[in-house]
Amino acid sequence: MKTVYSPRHHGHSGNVELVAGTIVPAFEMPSRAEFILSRLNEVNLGPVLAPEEHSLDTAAKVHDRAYLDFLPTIYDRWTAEGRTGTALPFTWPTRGLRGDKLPDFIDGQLGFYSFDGGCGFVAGTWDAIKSSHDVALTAAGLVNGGENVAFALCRPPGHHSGHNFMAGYCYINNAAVAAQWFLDQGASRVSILDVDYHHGNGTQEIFYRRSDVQVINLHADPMQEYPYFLGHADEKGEGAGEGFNLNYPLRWGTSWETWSAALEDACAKLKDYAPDVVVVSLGVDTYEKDPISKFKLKTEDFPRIGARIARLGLPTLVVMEGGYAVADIGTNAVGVLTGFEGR
Ligand code: Q9C
Ligand code: ZN
Repeated sequence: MKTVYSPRHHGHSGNVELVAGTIVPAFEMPSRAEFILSRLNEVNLGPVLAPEEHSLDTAAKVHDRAYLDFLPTIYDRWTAEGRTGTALPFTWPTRGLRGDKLPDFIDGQLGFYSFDGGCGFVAGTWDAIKSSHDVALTAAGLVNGGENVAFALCRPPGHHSGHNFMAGYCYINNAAVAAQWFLDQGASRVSILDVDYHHGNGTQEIFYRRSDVQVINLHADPMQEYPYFLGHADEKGEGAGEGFNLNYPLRWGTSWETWSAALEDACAKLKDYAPDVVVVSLGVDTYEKDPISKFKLKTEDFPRIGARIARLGLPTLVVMEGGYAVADIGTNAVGVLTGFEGR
């Protein structure tokens, strides 16, 4: 299996976030991608290719152009105010407030285009976001060119980012952009299968009224877990999209027996939809030792995930999302990929 990877993700480093009332180093850190890269070399997964530059035109079909234009400007505007360190918002347009008026000042604009405080910017953040986007589209090109599977080693991740907001370490929704790109290349239907521990609220929001992308999520119940305000079982899509969004919220403590039963049901629904291509949003934060998650999947379970997805027999793009147990992230993420290959 070919992998696409860019060292430019390193620009997004030294970030911080608010955890349990304290500012700490962000769990989403550069070593995540490096552990995955070294593991896939260790098991000889296959060639590792550099991404090609892509324009943001496909991204602009799933995100607002104004949001995409804002992202590259953030850090310069932050430092122009004499600030150093991580750019972060501290107010958000929630119920009863104006979501139609973009403030002039950087602090207000950061809040306007965010769902939470999980998306800090440092000097190299935009370049890393752009490289992650390019990684996804380059890997999509491999699948479109005839590879039965390819791995986009994206960092930063994407699935919490919606049409005009960043959230949960995610800025551009790499999986959504790739799905849109497959449609633009002639696919009739694309399925996104999101197995990250957290609900892919951004992906759901982007395609909620569409029937050309089926969005399936297996995740921690939002009654207990981030992103809290989306991901319930009764969210099935709206209008033309009705019936094309599927959520499997699972309780804290879920282990392979329950999780795999949900995957089985999801795979049956995916098969019924008969997509031309599958985009897997791969998070390995379902792992028992993940520091911010509460599922109980074991290292030996991850190859089983890959094997089950391979059994669908469909062209598949695997896009990296979350996973924060860095010491084991390589083994677990690459385990899904070797499982897919039947080894
Ligand atoms: N106590 C992804 O997995 N909040 N994002 C964590 C830690 C947000 C996770 C707070 C978690 C977002 C791509
Ligand atoms: Zn996650």
